[in-house]
Amino acid sequence: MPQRSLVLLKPDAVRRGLVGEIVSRIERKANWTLVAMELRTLDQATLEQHYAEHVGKPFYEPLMEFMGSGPSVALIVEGESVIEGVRALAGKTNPLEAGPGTIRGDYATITRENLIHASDSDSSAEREIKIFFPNHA
Ligand code: 3AN
Repeated sequence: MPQRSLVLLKPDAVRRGLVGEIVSRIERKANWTLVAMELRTLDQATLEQHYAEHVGKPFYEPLMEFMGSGPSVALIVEGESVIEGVRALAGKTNPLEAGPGTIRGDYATITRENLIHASDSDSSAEREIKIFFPNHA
């Protein structure tokens, strides 16, 4: 059954010129479509909503600062098993544990600056799409 995932290419991906590489990995998977894509610097209110579950954790403040440090690319990707699929392309949260061939495994070394966010469930995708693309909710 087709699904939608909210994907963020974080400020490190934009700064390092990896947007094309990451988007092309997503595009090359069969049966997925980009339905929205926008470059924007995320404001604190948006980030507070997005990362609400992490409030109070030791990495929360540095994460918020990093995520607001420059433009990100927000996307909606739609297609067969896209939630599990984009997370498989991304690899584990800690890039040192992410396998070679994954985005984080190939290009990242530290957990905060791990290049990509991808929704982890249908309910997260629904919540996150409302935050980043209310017109598509
Ligand atoms: P994922 O993005 O793999 O679903 P989450 O939702 O657990 O991971 O974490 C959200 C973001 O918070 C991560 N992408 C990463 O940037 C940051 N993060 C998570 N855990 C840590 C940690 N232990 N140290 C630093 N940053 C972290």
